[in-house]
Amino acid sequence: MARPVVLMPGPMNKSVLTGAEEHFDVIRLWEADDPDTVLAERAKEIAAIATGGTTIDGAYLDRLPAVRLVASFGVGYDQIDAAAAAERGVIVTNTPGVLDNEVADTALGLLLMTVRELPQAERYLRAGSWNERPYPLTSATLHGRSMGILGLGRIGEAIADRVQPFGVSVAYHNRRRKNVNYHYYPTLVEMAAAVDILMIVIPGGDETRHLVNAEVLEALGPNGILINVARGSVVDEAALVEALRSRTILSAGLDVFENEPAVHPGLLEVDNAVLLPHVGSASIPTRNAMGELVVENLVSWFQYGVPVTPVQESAELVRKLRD
Ligand code: 8YV
Repeated sequence: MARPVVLMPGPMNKSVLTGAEEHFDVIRLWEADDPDTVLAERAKEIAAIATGGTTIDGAYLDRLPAVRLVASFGVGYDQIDAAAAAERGVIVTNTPGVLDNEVADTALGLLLMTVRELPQAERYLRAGSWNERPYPLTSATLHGRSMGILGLGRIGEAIADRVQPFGVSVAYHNRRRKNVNYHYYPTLVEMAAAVDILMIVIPGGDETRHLVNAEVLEALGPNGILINVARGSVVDEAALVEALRSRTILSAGLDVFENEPAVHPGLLEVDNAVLLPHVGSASIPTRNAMGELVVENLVSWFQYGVPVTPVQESAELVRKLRD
């Protein structure tokens, strides 16, 4: 029997490619001289897409009418229009759970780096300045701070578990209150005003675009620290640069950016920002686990007709399949 055809628009973690090629006929679109011709010629055969970063919207899916599943690498899937997919009967899956600890560890590391200016101190040592005088005392300390988590999901909870033993209290803001013991703030501004660390873990996309704006930064205040391990689009980066320059907030630790890999030049100039190149989940074991979950979704779909980890927008389609 012919193997199902899976389209891979761009290169992905090796674990996805190796796993997918064991079961499927994989089209490596990025290797094609003329991708549009390949898509047109094989449109009727392509039954699923495995992707990690390519924008997939309604128009893209309209070119591939036989596709029923889009298996996405990563927990965030803002590059995929999952609602447009659902309208077309296409299920989208992501890779939740397997990266929670890695991203939470990165968030904690970034927080410590930012509060205690550790990268700045290391640069100081490498520049030979220690011979002249010790690195200046940092104005901030971690113990006794309060953290407001914007987007308390699985990763947010893993961060909350980690920071409490460091003497940091936890509150959160989500659209809806959850059944947890942390203090809930119905508005983001209210939370920002009450805490001195704002931790962003909320998904990206239109709904959360520029949620953290000048008003929120103003509320966070001059002792406030912003950490973002979610999506750059959640923060109004121009407002953040201004807030860092004017010391409206104390500092920021960022793993994600609005137009990554391009970084706002203002962020590169200020001395009170710690910047990482989107490495939240970027260890070989975690990326392999994410890749394996992409393959599991594809295999489960073709073998049993149901995916393992569908996204919220696909829930209705999956429910119908199970009925
Ligand atoms: C990856 C991420 O950087 O899972 C996510 O949403 O942001 C990261 O784990 C991304 O998936 C890389 O493709």
